[in-house]
Amino acid sequence: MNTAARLGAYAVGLAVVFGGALGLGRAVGPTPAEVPAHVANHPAVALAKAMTEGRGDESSAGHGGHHSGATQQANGDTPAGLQVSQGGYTLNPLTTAVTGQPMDFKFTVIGPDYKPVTGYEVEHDKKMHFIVASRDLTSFQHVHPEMAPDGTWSVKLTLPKAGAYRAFADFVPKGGEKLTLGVDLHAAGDFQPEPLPHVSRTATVDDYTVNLAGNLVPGQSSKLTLTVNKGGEPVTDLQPYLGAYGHLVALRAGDLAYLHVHPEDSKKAGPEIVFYAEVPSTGDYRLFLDFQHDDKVRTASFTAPATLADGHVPSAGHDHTH
Ligand SMILES: [Cu+2]
Repeated sequence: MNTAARLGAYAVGLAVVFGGALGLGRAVGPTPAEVPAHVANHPAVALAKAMTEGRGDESSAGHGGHHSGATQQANGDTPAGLQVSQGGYTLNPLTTAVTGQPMDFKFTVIGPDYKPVTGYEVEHDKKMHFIVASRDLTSFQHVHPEMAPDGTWSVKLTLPKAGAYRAFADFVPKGGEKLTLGVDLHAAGDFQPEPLPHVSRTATVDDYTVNLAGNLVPGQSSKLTLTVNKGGEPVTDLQPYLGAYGHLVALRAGDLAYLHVHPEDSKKAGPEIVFYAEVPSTGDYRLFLDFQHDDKVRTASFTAPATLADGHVPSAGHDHTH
C-alpha cells in the first residue's frame, strides 16, 4: 500500500479497523474470488508467491505443525484484539492476582469519558463475549460475564495451567462500533510451554469428530465448512447456541490477533456449519469452534495455515528457498 492509500485507510479509521474484515468480505463476496489487486500486488504477497515456486502439496506444508509459514500481512488494516485500548475504549482488568484456582474475574471497559461503560448493544444474544486463550494457543474459553449496574463485569474463570494468557473482550458499545480489546493475564506457577498443535483438518472432542474444509486466504473472505460427526454418524440435530449453530473464533499464531468470523445464516442443524473468515496475513491460525449438542457446548480446535489463492502455503524459507 502506498503512502496515499495508507493515509486514506487511516482517514476512514473506525470503519476499516473495526468493520474491515466484514466490509472487504462483502466486497469480495463469499464465493472464491481472485486476490484483490491491492493484495496481489503487495510486495509481501509477491515475495510469498515467489517463495512458493515448486512448493509441494498441502500435507507437506502441514508436516511441520508449527512454523509452516511466514506471517506476512496482506493489507494495512490492524487486526482486532492486539490492543488494550482502541477508539477511546480501554479494557481494564480489576482482578490482578490470577491463579489456576476458580476465581471471580472482574473488569470494566473505560469509555471516552473515562468512566466505565454501562451501555452495550446485544450481539449474538450477549452484550459481552469474553474469550481467554493461553498464549501458546493450547487452551481456550469463551464465556459470558454479567454486568453490575456500575459497569463492572464479572465471570467465573479457571485458568487450566500456569503461564501467559490473552483475554479478549468482544463487544459493541451503545452507539459505537464493534470492538475487540485484549489484555494479557499471567497465571503464576511452573510454566511448561507447548508447541502449537500440528496442522490438521480433523479435531476430536469427547465423542465428536469435526472436519474442516476450505482454505484461509489472506485478504479474502474464505469459506470454511465444518462438519460435525458423532461416532462416525453425521450430527443433524445441533442445537442453536447464541443464535447460531456454531461460533468460530480464529487467533493468529505469534501474536493472537483476533479474527471476526461470520457464520452463514442457516436453518440446517448440521452436520455442516459454514463460516466466512478473512485472515489478514499468511501464517498459522488456531480455529476454535463452539457448538452445542445434547445440551452441552463443546469446542473443537484446529491449526490451519493461511494459504495463497492456489492453495499453496507460503514458506517461511527455512526448508526449500534455494
Ligand atoms: Cu460469546
